[in-house]
Amino acid sequence: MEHNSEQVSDMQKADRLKEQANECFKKQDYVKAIELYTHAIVLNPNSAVLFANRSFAYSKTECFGYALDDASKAIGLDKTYIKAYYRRASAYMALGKTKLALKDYEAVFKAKPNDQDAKLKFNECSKIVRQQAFERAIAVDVVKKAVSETIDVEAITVESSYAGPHLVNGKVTLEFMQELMELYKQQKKLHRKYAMKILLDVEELFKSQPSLIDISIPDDSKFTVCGDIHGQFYDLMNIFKLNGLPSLENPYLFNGDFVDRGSFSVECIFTLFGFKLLYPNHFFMARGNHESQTMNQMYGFEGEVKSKYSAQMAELFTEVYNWLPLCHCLNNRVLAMHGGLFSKDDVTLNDIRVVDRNRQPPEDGIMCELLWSDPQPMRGRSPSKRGVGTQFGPDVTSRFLERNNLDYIIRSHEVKADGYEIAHDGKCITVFSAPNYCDTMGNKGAFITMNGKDMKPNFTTYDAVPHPDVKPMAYANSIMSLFG
Ligand SMILES: [Mn+2]
Repeated sequence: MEHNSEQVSDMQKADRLKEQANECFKKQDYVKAIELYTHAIVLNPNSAVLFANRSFAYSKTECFGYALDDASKAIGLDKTYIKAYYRRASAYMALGKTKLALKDYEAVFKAKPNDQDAKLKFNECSKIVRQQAFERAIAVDVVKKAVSETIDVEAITVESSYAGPHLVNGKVTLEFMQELMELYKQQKKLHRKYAMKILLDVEELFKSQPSLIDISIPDDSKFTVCGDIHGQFYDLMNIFKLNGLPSLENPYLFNGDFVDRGSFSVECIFTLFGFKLLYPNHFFMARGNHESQTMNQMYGFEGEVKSKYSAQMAELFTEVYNWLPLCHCLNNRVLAMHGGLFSKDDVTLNDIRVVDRNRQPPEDGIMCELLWSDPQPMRGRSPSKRGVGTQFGPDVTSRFLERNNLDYIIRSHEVKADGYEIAHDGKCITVFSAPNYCDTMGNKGAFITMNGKDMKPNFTTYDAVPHPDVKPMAYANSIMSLFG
């Protein structure tokens, strides 16, 4: 009897925790919600509702791998629980596994043939699966001409009414950059002729560079590394205000995820590409997982480019992003990449150098893992919470550094409350430069400065600055709201 009443009270405790978690979820505090659902699941491990709810919270924090696991567990516990199929389907959608998503939507549709929402989602997902099959079929038949070869910049005229900056003999100057940033602060657009020219020139520049870029920082020089920007143009301007504009004396590395989420991604990317062209050997940009077509389709960048410019320019961006370098090695001592380390122990810098990067990020291997992996506190490796890349422990980091004769790694990719995090005995540093990410996370932003002599990382943190009233994800695909 005693055992029984304990069980009852555990169930009641789990219920209360669930209510608290649901409240946190409503307030968009997903991290706290996950913590409370997890607590509740320990007390009541047989509740499909708890797993389905935690799945939803995980997907809100972009942990689609965990979201998928939880939704599957919920289905395992209650095969008639429709919500769990929805949750799993949306995790599959986020992971680009549309055929598996369709199966789940079909299950819901069959169980509830009169439900309009179920019907809509099933139909929309079917359309996407058919469209993808069609695209795959034509991709085999036609060797597509590069978008860059179809654009005749000279033929584009600049109307006399245009009041923004002009390239000087087709080149970016410091004056141009200053005028461009002022123009953007006034929420105006760079002329499409110059936008196209910058894209074509920066593509040529990236094409000429290797997948791993070696940077040497003189002893008494300062070098700055920034993490994710995610379309937060006004916060990017704040970084330059705090730390100085890029220049030959003030070199920068931006470590990927320049775009998506924030609704000023176009402004961010042209500012960054402009500086890349102005200071090609003192301004660096690494590819993040968001510099890819599927991410840009889901998280707003493609919609924003189409809205501010054209579908053709969105295609050109996809082409340019394929040439972004994958990582940077500073003074042969520090390796910086967007995501992290590898599912294998034997990877060398040389293996990275020879990666053929001109493509969409693959689902596994070195290129995928550089862009997608996350560190974990436990030793060894685990399946990724995101469902892409791997999770690597402190022992993995130290073996990699030893093998390649490096001091530490800098990576980005994960929002952190203080804008940065030092893990793995100081050997794995996360830097994230988008404060109050998505206007909801309440985190600080940070950047790292170091000098060439000791390469010791110094951290500067800062809060978000105000931005015009355009919500994050304002240009995101309606698919996201439909399947999210
Ligand atoms: Mn990322």
